Amino acid sequence: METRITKLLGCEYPIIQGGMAWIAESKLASAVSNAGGIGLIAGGSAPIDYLREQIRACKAMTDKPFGVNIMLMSPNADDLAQLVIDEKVAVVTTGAGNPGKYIPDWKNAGIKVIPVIPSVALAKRMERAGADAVVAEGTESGGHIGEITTMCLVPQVVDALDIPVIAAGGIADGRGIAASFMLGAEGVQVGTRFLAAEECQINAVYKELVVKAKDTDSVVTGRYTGHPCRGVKTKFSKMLANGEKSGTLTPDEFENLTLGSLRKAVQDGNLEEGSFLCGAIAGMINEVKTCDEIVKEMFEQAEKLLNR
Ligand code: TUI
Repeated sequence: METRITKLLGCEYPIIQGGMAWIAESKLASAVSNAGGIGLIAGGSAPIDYLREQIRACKAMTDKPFGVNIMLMSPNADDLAQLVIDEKVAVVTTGAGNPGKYIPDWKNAGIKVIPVIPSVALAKRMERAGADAVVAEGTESGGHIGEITTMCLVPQVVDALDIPVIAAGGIADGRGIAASFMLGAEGVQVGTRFLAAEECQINAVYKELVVKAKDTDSVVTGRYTGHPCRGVKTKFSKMLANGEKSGTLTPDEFENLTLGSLRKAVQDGNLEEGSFLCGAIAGMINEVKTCDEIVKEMFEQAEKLLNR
């Protein structure tokens, strides 16, 4: 399935793995790249030495192109922006902010730059700043999200830009890919489906929550802090949602409770204090499979639908 995205990134399938903080490391990223997509290592707020190690480990596990996601609210964003240049990483995606100030140096280094954006206005700004493509991320996504649904956001971003658009948010099978293409996207970014990949190194408790989730099991918390996040409904996320709604938690108290909660979910499987981020499509995911199986099945189904 050739599109401007496969040509730009030099991959077989136009699929990018989501840059999930604490989750997306070298084993997952190399497995997605070896499957013909673009795997990503998530910078999150991780230390630079760890990320350098992860990039080098990924290079050892795949000859295919892979990328790094830079979470722009991280205190290490400046250092990571330089590290991807030093390590000659093929692709950079960014989230949770405007990467404009880094784009000229990345372009000079030959890096393909793909900001993740939740609105048309930001998408236009990124095109003007020299981005090669954008990921239009709908509110169905896991983690830090915008307000607009994938169905509404993607065609509006496609209409507003000349560069190719990658759809994200609520895509976990071939129907999601086919629908994205109908909306004008030329690729997809998929996060939640890869949480239930064999190569994904999250705690078994986390994987089981995703596999067992049903349609109504994701919840958005933290709108009043300015950082709304979608994750699995657990005792902890329900407590946060109630505290937010009733006003018994101030935004500061909320932020303090969630500090470090991603690590507690991913590494410890801590249901009392962990944030198990996932997208609204988790209800459709019922089985752990390898990245190779996930990618091949998704595109086999999409191609059948699109050729019909
Ligand atoms: O970034 C994500 N998803 C994430 S990041 C994350 S870790 C985190 N930790 C603490 C607070 C917030 C996040 C978990 N999930 N997706 C891409 C995304 N980017 N969604 C929304 C945005 C975004 C928001 C504002 C992009 C640009 C933006 O620009 C504002 C500006 O500076 O103009």
